[in-house]
Amino acid sequence: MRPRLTTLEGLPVGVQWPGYRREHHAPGIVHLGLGAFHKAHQAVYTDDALAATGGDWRVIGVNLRSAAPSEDLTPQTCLYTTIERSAEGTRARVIGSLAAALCLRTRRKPVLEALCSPATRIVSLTVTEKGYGLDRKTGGVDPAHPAIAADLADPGNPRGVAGLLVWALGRRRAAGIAPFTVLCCDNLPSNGALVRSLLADFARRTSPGLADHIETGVAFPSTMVDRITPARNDATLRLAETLTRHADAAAVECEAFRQWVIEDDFPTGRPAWGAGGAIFVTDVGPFEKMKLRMLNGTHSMLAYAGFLAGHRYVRDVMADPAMAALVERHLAAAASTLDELPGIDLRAYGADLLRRFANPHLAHETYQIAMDGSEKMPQRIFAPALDALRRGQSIEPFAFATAAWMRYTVGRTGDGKTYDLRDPLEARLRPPDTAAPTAEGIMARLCGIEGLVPRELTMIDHWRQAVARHLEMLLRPGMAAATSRRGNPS
Ligand code: CS2
Repeated sequence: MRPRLTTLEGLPVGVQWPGYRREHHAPGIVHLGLGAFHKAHQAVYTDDALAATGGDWRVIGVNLRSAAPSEDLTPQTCLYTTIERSAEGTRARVIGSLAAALCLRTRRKPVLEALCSPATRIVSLTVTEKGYGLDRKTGGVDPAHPAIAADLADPGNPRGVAGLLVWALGRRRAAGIAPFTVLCCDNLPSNGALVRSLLADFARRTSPGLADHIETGVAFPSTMVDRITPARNDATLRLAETLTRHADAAAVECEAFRQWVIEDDFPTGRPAWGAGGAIFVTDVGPFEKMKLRMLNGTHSMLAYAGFLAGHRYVRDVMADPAMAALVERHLAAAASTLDELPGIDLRAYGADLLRRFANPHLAHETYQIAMDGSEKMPQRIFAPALDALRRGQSIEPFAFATAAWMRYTVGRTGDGKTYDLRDPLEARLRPPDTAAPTAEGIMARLCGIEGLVPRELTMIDHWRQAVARHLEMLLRPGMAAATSRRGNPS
């Protein structure tokens, strides 16, 4: 049996080890959402920053409900391997920036203490789009979201993101401790401002005195984060063991590419993330838009169309020439809804995305990306569709992506296999089992969900007709499998 990944001893020469003495650096960040993405992204930049300039910036990773990440990480002193995979090869690197891994549900006290500690200067977040409990219409909280409802009812005993952060900011203020900076790293537009308005609204409902403090006294820099990170599985752990000659229950695999664009607003300091290649700007907005529409929007389109066509992985979608043509068409359409970004060549960005999607070494499941569509479609597909309409550009690619998502919500493939949508609105999205779903019925149901498909869009005949046309085609028996051929109008 291999030794657990706790020491450098026995590590092959090619595997990178943290370039600093871990015990010399105290924690300065609490991170909520201890999933693969954090481990493959922010924790790696922090590892680079610690190696370059040091500082007390290690990370206390917290998961809100599942204790699994902490159970994997704790026995190996929170060391873990990131396996970077690209056409150029496979590279393993041991990350040392995590100082502790906790679960709020099982170890509440140390989590609350860390959030209130003066040493904690940043709280970063990757809790996924649905984790926030955001009402997109108002920018405030969605009182029907389970964690929001629970925390509004009992704000002194918080369990969800908004409740927890408002509670901690209140405690800090009362104790005269400077607020931490809140750093949202989820794929949401203007993610800093969004989380600020969420927390301010939560505070208005529970401790009104705090709302102003949150609005004016706490920093919420926006960020654009990027690194394709498939869900890990046993093959990831086996590969980590082969590469490092250590057993590692917490290894992650990801592409070699990574990008982080951050608004530089950290009143109580930050790690030197620039050492890992992070870029600091005054306005992240255009970068976010580019990534959400080109990378994530195309991802969603190819995930729905690809899944329905029987493609398990993104790389399989890209190996299907007709489907790859749809991907290219979507990328171009998404790019043409964007303003020029100084220093960024959108064509080159798009060409790079094609290469990244085709990465033969990444087993990135279309089903993984298809998850939580109701939380993703608005910023990835509907917002650029509206911009395309305003600019007089073709809406076909966005109508096709919308129809592919709508077809997916039926929960049954063309050959009759059923699947879970894995979406917080699953019960409302899925058609009743009683009758064969029709395009008209699906559209009426989905467009009737308030706050999901923008009314401005559903009011436009030309848009409705285009979506209906694609959806009817996708609903015909055997047609979903032929998506790639029929989705392409050329
Ligand atoms: C993907 C993203 O699952 C998804 O919805 O589009 O997780 C994507 O892989 C990352 O944003 C890449 O940075």
